[in-house]
Amino acid sequence: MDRTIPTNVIKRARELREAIELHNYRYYVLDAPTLPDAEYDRLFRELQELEANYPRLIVPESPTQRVGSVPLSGFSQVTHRTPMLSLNNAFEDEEVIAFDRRIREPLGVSDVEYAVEPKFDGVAISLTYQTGLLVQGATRGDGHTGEDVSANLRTIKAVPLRLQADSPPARLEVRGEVLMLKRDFEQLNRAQERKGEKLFVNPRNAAAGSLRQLDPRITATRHLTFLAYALEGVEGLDLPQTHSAMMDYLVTQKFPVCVERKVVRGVQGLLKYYRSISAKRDSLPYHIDGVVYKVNDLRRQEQMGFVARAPRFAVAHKFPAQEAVTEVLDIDVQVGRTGAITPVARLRPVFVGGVTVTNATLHNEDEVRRKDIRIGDSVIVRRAGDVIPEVVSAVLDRRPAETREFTMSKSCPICGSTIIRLPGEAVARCSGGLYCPAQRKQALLHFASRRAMDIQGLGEKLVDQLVDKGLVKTSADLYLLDQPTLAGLERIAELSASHLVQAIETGKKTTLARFIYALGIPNVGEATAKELAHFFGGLDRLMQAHEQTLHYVPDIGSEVARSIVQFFAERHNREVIVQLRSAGVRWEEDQREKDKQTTLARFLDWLAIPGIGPSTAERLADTSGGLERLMQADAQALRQELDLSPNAAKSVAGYFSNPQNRNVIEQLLDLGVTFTKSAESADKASPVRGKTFVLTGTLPNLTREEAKGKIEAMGGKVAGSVSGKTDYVVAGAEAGSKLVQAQDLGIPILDEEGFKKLMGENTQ
Ligand code: 5U1
Repeated sequence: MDRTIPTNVIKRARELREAIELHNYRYYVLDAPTLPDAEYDRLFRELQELEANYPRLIVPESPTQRVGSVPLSGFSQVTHRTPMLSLNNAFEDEEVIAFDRRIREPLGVSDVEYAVEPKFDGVAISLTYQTGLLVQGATRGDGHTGEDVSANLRTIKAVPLRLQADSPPARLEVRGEVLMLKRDFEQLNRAQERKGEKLFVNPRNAAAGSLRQLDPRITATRHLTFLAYALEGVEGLDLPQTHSAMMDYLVTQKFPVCVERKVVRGVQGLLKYYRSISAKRDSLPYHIDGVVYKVNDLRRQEQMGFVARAPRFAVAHKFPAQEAVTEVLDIDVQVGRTGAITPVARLRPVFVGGVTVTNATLHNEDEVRRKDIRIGDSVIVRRAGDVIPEVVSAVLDRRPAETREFTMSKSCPICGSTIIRLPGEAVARCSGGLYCPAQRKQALLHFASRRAMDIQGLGEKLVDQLVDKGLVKTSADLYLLDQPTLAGLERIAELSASHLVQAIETGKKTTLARFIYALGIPNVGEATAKELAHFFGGLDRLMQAHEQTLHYVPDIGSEVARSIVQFFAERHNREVIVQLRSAGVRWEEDQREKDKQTTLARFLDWLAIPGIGPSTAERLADTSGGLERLMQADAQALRQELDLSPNAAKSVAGYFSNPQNRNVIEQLLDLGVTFTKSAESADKASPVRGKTFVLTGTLPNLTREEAKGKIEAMGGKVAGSVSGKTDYVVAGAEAGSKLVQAQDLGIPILDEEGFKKLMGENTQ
């Protein structure tokens, strides 16, 4: 029934249409958003609601009636054979329940099978293959007409240039998303910064900007990637029956397909998947902004059809808003564990991603300058999962006449020590070390944290009091705390004081890796601590290690090695370690000499003796009669007996006569480095060390965690997806596409028995 539309509603709808259109233009065409996604979504939903209440408000130019935006000029236009749709959004569980009901009820079934996967925050594209060859790549544009960006897409290495089949289908179109991985984005922005060029706001804008380059050579430098999520316009191929089987087909055709995809049943399956992906969101290599649910049965998908701009059979369940606009009330600085001084924006409280945010990091002084964030500015604040919220940019349209610039103070606001910024470093530091209570508190919290000494109950409030009252100066002092002292602190009950004493006591028994991590050595994270524990097997051996010896440990570079040596050279740190040990902190020592077998040629090559490359190293290993003889030979002997050139002989003799080099070699031999005749037997001796495993399916007797634990304990790594870097795939029952990819790439596949054999376990 027609109702009269109130004038204020007509006016509001017009405002909303204009605002959304303006921001569509900025977002999709200019690639320069000034409005956070959350605010855009809010405006869009308000307009949708108005139009639902008063259908006569709907005009063809309404943004609710179209898919995307107009294409830019500069590329030729492509008309999509079938429109590239967008998805309807759901934000609340109730909306997902309603979606499932709309699917289920007409079918008269109690639960439906869905194909589910993350919603990638990238750029939608379509790739057309004719008789097996990539002939065109296009952007979505307005959903009907996109831009021909074939030349740019071809530069993306993840995009196959041809299909694998011997008799390929006459035509098919693969749709998906072009993405920039988080790490590539960081790298790109660092490079932009070095060149003094404009920084990108987020990986999606970086991907879009890269795809719009008129010069494909620039795109080629940008490290873009692609994930496929649909197949369209297929001619000359029998399509599978389900979406998931279609994705499996794309895997066989070497398309990158998301490893997180799954098939689930019913609405409970959808919501469980949503929660599991939310939990791992931050650890994914790319940004996502929700998950997508699709009816798995393709026949049913077709029956359901479309509404306006989106299919009925699918929905995007979006994560809560991650960005919001608020005001900078002040900017001051925070002191971290290693003394790093971080400017922090104090904000007018704003609700972002499910929590109220009042502070956001500005990273460092240069960032504040580059982003030109001033006190009084309106800013876009982003919160990504559990990561500290950050200020993305100032909203310049809203800058008030009066703003104040931030100035870095000269002295630490906590202890008054001088703030120093070394040349070439972005970070300024308080020079107070552990004299500075702020650094002491952070160091204690790190020491007690779950992945370090795991002292449950020792939180921020308690640490603040312990440090402020002078009860604890170093981590070793924690072990001197008794129940009456703790019970005397504010906000601690009798019972939790005794729980804490108990937690400190039981936490004394730990592992070497945790202990090394707990020490808080700059640049030594959890993975490095594990490597160090594995290699040295004992703390004293690590403490005595020369910088060059540390380089021998896999994945340890110059900066980390220097940091470790400096840490143990500090008298104060050594004293704390003695105190911790005498307080009863302990772990089991173990050293795996077997892992350190190598060949003499590889070892000589590693020594990087000037002028001695891998082939000379090989020859020296074969003819020298062993390392000891080589170390004793003088230049003349090397020249005459081993047929070295005068320069090479001088270089080798000089190297081995240097006491520092001799010390490193002796230390490595003491640590168990031994030489085998052949490279094969060296590899056999440490079959797991440095190798990358992928686990898929269910093993009969081992859980995934147990298998992972075994691999890591022997110096291997476990990755989430199969790639050219994978050494082994361990496959159990119901292994999916990872197994197909491994077979495709010729990667060795192990069942549980094979895996145990490789680990050197008895499988009888
Ligand atoms: N992951 C994913 N994103 N996404 C976007 N799947 C997916 N499917 C889409 C869109 C627009 O559309 C299908 C219905 C083809």
